[in-house]
Order: sequence, then structure tokens, then C-alpha cells
Amino acid sequence: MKIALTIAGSDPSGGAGIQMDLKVFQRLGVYGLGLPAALTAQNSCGVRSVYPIDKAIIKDQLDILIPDIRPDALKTGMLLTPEAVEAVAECVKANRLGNLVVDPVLRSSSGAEMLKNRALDAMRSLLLPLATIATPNIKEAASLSGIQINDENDMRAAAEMIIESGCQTVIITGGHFNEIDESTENAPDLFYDGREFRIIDSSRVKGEFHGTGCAYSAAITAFLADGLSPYASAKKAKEFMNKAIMNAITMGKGMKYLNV
Ligand code: PXL
Repeated sequence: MKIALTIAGSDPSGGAGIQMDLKVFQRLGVYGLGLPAALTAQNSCGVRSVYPIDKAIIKDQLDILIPDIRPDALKTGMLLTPEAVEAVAECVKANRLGNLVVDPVLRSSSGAEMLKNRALDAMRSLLLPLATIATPNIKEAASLSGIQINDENDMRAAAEMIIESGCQTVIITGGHFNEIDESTENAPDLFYDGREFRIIDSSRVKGEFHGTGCAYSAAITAFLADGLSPYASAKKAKEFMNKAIMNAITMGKGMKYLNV
């Protein structure tokens, strides 16, 4: 059985973070490993608090795990601090881990900070160069590239800039594309591997869904673990997400949750 690892924040409500990632791995038939790189207190209405996890604790969890059970692919989500970014980068490098998906989570949909400003440089200079695929949303792509994104051309420019950081492929997810272009109800993802731009399109489902970025990057990680190419993984992950969103469920009093 193929093995995928998630290093991300903990969401006790099960809708995002390592809890969601592990459900996606299970659903897609890969064996899931997971360790928290930060903690949150939250429910479906939003995030109340975030807590860092010491670099030494993240390193300890990885150092004993990886030599024993080596993942075929791994992803990062909420890392919060530069120290957590360093811990992951050092482990990926030391163990020469491949198929790294970096979801550069900056904020929750409810606005809570999930990567401190002072960690943005570490994300760009230490982690992105090791990534097979980075999956920023439009706001994250703007922060990482320093380019304001107002249309699809800006998305292309931001993708080119992010590839300069050294990742092999970038997918700028377009779930919030309607916020920059009110004329469309589509949610186009822009895939760029340094050679060719490709649009992976779908129509947008109305509403706010918790954990979409987490589930999407986890699905890509599972497909990479299975041996698919980045583009095939992105296509299949988008199909998987469309189903999870169409069948979304109400768990609490706030946002809808994905049905993975
Ligand atoms: O969707 C971003 C995200 C990532 N990781 C954790 C989260 C959230 C959003 O709430 O809680 C742990």
C-alpha cells in the first residue's frame, strides 16, 4: 500500500488540517501518516486560537517516523512559524523525500493567521525549492509573489514568479476567482510547470466550505503517492473536490463541511 504523510495544523472539528487530510488519504486508498505542526481551537463558525508546536517536537516526531515508515508523498499545510517551516525543510532534505506538496496556508477562511509574516521568507527560501507542487489560492499566490492578482493574466505572472522560488509546479487554485472577476461563476485553477500554462476549470458551487485547500492538496498528495504525474493528480483531485463540495454536509452552526 502506498503511504502519504501530512504535516499540518490540527483542526479538532475534523473539517480541515491533519484530520481532514487523513480522511482524504483513507478515501483515496493510501495509508495515512500525520503529525501536527500547530494546534488550533475552532469549530464550524471559525478559529478562536492558534498555538505553535516547538521545532524540537516536530523534529522528534519526524526523526523517529521517517526512517521506519517512508512516505511515497507528503504535504504541508498550516505551519504557523518559521521554526516549523525549518523543521519540515530539514527533514525533507536530510531524507531526500520526494513528491512534496506545499499548501502555503496563510489564513483560515475566517481570517485567523496560520503562517506568521516572519515565516513567509522561510516558506519561499527553504520549503518551496523542495516542492514538487505548491497549491496557493489567489490571495496566497499574491503574497508569495508580491503581485496583485486582478485577472487571469496576473495569475500567470504570479505563477511565473512562484516557480522562480524553485518549486517544480504551481497550481493557483481559483475557488475565489469570482472575487476578482464578477462576470464568471467558474473557478479556474491555473497549472504551471515552468513550461506550459493549463487551466483546470469547473463551475463554482455557491457557499463557503471549510477545508477546501486542505482536502485538495491532500488529494493531490494521495495521487502523487500512487505514481500519477502532477497534472494527472491535479485533474483527479479537482474531480474529487467537485464531488466533496456537491455533497457538502452541515455539521455545526457555521460553514459547511466537505463530504469526502
Ligand atoms: O483551510 C486552512 C486551514 C488549514 N489548516 C487548519 C485549519 C484551516 C482552516 O481553518 O484549521 C488546521
